[in-house]
Amino acid sequence: MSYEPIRHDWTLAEVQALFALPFTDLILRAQRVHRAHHEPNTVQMSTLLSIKTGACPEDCAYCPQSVRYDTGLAPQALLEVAAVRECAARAKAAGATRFCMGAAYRSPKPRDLQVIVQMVREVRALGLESCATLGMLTPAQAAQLKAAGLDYYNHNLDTSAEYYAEIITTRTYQDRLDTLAAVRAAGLKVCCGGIVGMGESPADRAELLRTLANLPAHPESVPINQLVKVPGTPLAHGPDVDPFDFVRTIAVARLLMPRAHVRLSAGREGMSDELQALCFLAGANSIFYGEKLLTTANPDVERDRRLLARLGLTAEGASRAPVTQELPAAPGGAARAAS
Ligand code: SAM
Ligand code: DTB
Ligand code: SF4
Repeated sequence: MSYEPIRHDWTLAEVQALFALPFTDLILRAQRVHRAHHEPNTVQMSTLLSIKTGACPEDCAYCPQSVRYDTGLAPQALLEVAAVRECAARAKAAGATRFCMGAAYRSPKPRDLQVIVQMVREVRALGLESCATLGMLTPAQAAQLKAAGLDYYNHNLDTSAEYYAEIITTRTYQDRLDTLAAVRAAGLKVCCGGIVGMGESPADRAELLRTLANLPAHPESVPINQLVKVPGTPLAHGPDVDPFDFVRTIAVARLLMPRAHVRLSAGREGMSDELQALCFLAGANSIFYGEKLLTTANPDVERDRRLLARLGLTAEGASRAPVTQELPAAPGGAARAAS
């Protein structure tokens, strides 16, 4: 039973008060809400593919794909449809249920969008949910993607409106809100979240979550990324995030957006299994699955299978049995099967 109604009128003070709860109280409240709205031991698995990499004109300070920073990344033009189909088929065989195509665009050009529409059709034909993240969209472009069968569009707010100007100067917060409105108006499901660890204040984190929760409809997916510090980007040497603050951010996202899938997103590569378990306890019920995010590393499939099995978690859309099959031996001992 949930004691928390679905709301769209949060004040900053209320959200800050949730962050300030004693850790165990916050986790308990998040668990209650989680269990009222979701299968408690199920994790949705999305696999990412960068379909167009690098040489992006935007200046997002966190991003290895901006043309302005020397990160040593090799740019790659838009992939062929057949290559994307092959990657999607592999993701499905590994157990993903959603395939998310990311492109380093400010916004897609009409010619590129025509190719991406084909990719969406192929992904759908494999029986996968489709997601795309291509930068800003006009209402007509959003409608075009919807007509092709796209299920989700990812477009993050990244941080609070106040802190945003420290991170990105080449497009405004309002541009992002406009794209989100276009995506919603087209009937697409919204995937929208942010990044923790960019030097933002606790108030900025609260304000990001408040902004997401006060949208006219909550995003269906809320990715909470921990900054991946990529050498060459302006944020390469920022302070580390207190892991408990990261868990708190997940828990507050769960409390504010009860029905959303909250995704424990970028940053898992550097997290212990115990920290990830705390994130699941705080209400995360989705991950990026597969050894690469867009350009940086993610835990490999074997490690994630082992983690889910150790915790008795099941992949959403899979059979009820926890994922235990074909587990290689864990380093230093036999693979543990969940009972
Ligand atoms: N170019 C499109 C855009 O910006 O909307 C789509 C791709 S962009 C890489 C998608 C999201 O990835 C960004 O909004 C940001 O939240 C996240 N991201 C990028 N670099 C990251 C990093 N180093 N650490 C964590 N998240 C990152
Ligand atoms: C999201 O919120 N995180 C993903 C996805 N949406 C597109 C991207 C994370 C990117 C991390 C840095 C990289 O691999 O380039
Ligand atoms: Fe470009 Fe997106 Fe990276 Fe910003 S986050 S630099 S828009 S690829």
